[in-house]
Amino acid sequence: MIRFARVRLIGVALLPVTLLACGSDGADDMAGDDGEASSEAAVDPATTGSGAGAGITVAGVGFATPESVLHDTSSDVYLVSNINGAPTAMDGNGFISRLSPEGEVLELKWIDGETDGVTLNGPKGMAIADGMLWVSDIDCVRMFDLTSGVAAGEVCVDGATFLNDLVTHPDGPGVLLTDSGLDAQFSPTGVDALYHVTADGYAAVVSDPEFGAPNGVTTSFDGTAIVVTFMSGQAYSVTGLDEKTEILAVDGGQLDGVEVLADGRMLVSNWATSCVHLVDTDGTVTCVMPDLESPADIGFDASRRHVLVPLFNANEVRIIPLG
Ligand SMILES: [Ca+2]
Ligand SMILES: [Ca+2]
Repeated sequence: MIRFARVRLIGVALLPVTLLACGSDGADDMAGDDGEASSEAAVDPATTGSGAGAGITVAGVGFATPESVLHDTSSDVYLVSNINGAPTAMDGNGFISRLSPEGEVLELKWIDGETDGVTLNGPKGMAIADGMLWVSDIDCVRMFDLTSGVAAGEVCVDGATFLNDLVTHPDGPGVLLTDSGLDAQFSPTGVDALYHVTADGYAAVVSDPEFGAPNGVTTSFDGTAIVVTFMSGQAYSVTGLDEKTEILAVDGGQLDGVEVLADGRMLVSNWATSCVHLVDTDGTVTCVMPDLESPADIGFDASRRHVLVPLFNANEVRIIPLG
């Protein structure tokens, strides 16, 4: 049912990418006043479950379509991106929350698309690079000062329809970015791609309409990019321009988030199974965290070995020990 081929640690880093000038200011005036998010609920992190599933549930605190969680190790907080509405709606109401490792919401709308001077419509993946927080936002990547959260520019990608996950570029500067190539109805738009984005522009690393809706992206320790796909349930190793190799295929899989652990194992979230799977180095794929409805772009707190799981449709974040 599940095929896995070990990623060869061949030490091939991503090829240098010649950056294209972006030259786009993007559409900036998407301000909307929908204001439907509630942030009134008291913080109520509850210890739940038992055994492998034990952890902290952060619910009823105002999260609104949370898509990703990222551990900012510099300030030891978890950042949560909130789409707040439909994933591709240009509604100006997306926000980024700050959450303590103990599950306390420190600031629900640390970065808020409804604030003057900030544009955030449907924020999804996040990465930290070059001293900034980079956030994908449908057709643009927006940068924010990592300490203050102040807006620090944007790069818009021509033709992009569903920019999704980001990871720090292994060779820098900038980030790697997926476009899932989907529209508002989750129908393919044919622009599936992996990009290298810097503050100055972007360039395609892989552009392939048959990519299967690339979603999560991370890097392995040899500098290889790992991309998982939502529509085809695959994982690819990307070693250079237009060079991708399938390393995992999950029948019916709807893969969203991916993290590579220090020992080479992978964590992959799968909407189809409501699981976070552990992919062992021998190819064994195990559902180690079940009963997670719509587990989106997971994060990993390596110091505590906690897996950070946003539940897209349940407006919750789970903090789960890996064990
Ligand atoms: Ca929104
Ligand atoms: Ca995602």
